Amino acid sequence: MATERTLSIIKPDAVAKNAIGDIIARFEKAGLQVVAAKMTHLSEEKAGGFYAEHKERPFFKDLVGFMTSGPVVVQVLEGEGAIAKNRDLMGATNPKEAAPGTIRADFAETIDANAVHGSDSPESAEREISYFFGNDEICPR
Ligand code: RTP
Ligand code: MG
Repeated sequence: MATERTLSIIKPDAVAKNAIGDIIARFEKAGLQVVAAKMTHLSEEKAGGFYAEHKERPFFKDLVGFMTSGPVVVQVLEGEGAIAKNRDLMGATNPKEAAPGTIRADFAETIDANAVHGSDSPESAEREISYFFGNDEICPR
């Protein structure tokens, strides 16, 4: 499988729980490398643009409200099959349906506050990475 990059966000609920280190440790233990990272408090405009694909969905307003409720940690993860690997580590969108041992099963309780985001396709990964990082902010290793 090819080396890929994916965008990961540690959401405000997980940051508030002091779980940044535990979550990043899971990525690293699974063989993913952090090649870019920043902490930021998203504006409504930035969060809304990030989740633009969900603009017409009934949960959009709550989603933007939640994503702007506190700081997040945004990172680019690199590794073999990074996009699917990160999604596997995250678990299902609804933590109640997430497999045991996944990040959402262990760190989240509700579908609204579900600890992490991960790109869902190569196209999303490309868009999302450039939404947060310039090329000069990514450090291949
Ligand atoms: P994410 O984009 O945050 O990684 O999550 P995902 O791919 O697993 O799920 P997605 O369908 O892209 O939805 C984005 C976020 O919107 C919230 N959501 N709420 N109430 C609902 O039915 C519902 N569906 C989605 C979740 O917080 C989800 O992470
Ligand atoms: Mg998604």
